[in-house]
Amino acid sequence: MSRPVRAGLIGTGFIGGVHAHAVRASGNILSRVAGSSPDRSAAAVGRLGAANGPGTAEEVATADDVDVVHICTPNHLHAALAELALKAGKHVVCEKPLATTSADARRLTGLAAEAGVVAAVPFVYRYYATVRDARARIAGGETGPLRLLHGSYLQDWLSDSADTNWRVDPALGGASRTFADIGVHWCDLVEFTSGHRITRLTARTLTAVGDRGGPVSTEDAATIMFETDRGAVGSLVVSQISPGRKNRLWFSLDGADASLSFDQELPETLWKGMREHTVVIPRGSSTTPGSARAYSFLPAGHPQGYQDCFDSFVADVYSAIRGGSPEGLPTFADGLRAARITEAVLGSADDGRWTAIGGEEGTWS
Ligand code: SOE
Repeated sequence: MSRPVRAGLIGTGFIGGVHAHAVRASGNILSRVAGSSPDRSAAAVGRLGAANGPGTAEEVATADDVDVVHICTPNHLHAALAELALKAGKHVVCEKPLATTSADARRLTGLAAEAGVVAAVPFVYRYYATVRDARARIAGGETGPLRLLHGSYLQDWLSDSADTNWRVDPALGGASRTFADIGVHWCDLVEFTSGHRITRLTARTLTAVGDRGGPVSTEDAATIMFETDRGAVGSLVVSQISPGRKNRLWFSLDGADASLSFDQELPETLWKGMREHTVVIPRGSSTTPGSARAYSFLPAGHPQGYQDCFDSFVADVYSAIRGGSPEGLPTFADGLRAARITEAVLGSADDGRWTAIGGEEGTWS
């Protein structure tokens, strides 16, 4: 495709705006937008910079002047809109969770493969330059074999009983709330960075706020213990009720020779610990392996952040649409893997057992 890629955006809230910015930053065209009502759709045209008039979600998913559909709606609408867009021959970027059940996620992954289109899920934390640095160091043997993978993903925006959101309602958000919203990011990021795969886990969930203007059935927090295919063990705490923690995705990957640790709220550095000394490695360091330097596009000391990750992700999606093969693009197969891990977490929390993760999908290796 030699002309600019034309995007259709469905869902115009916080994350829709992030997608719209990334489309424009990539030098392509935001062609059409659809919000949750005609008024919101019309207002989004100017606010998000769409080239053409607004439409309904179904119109945007199938419009002739749209090559790629970005789905940024509440979760329960993802699967049907992704299917509609795929059947109309569009490339698709679908927010996580790809679907609220693994059966739907598997079906969509199959449909995308049959259609031969680019189908991506924004596991965008993969696009921090320091994450790519950690990944390259681990692959290059700098940590030695990894033994422990551990960390947490903590937020506080639902810590009060007055706090609520569509995600709280399983009919809109799905059966899992906190794990499906943020736990899947952590698992994707740690698998991507370490090269390990979680094989089985045991989980406990907590619904601490039982009433948010109505009874609550989805989890506020979860703790997970897991094992990996390469013999490591690990643990994860996820929470949307941890006061003071805004978006604190943190991990430590501990190997025989060194540990590497990353904090999403301080993403400009990577911490490397060894027996005799520790170092803090800045983004864009001369010690950063070459493959990771492409994601560092401002001089060190000029902070890159979340929107930059999104911009890099969308640029890679559009490069794939043009026939390229960008390294580490998160696809529907990764969305399916996230859905399977989510079901294992809920299943284990239900029966208290260790639960295996099914399937072999995932495109990070
Ligand atoms: C809200 O919890 C949210 O915006 C998630 O939906 C994102 O995926 C995560 O990156 C930050 O928090």
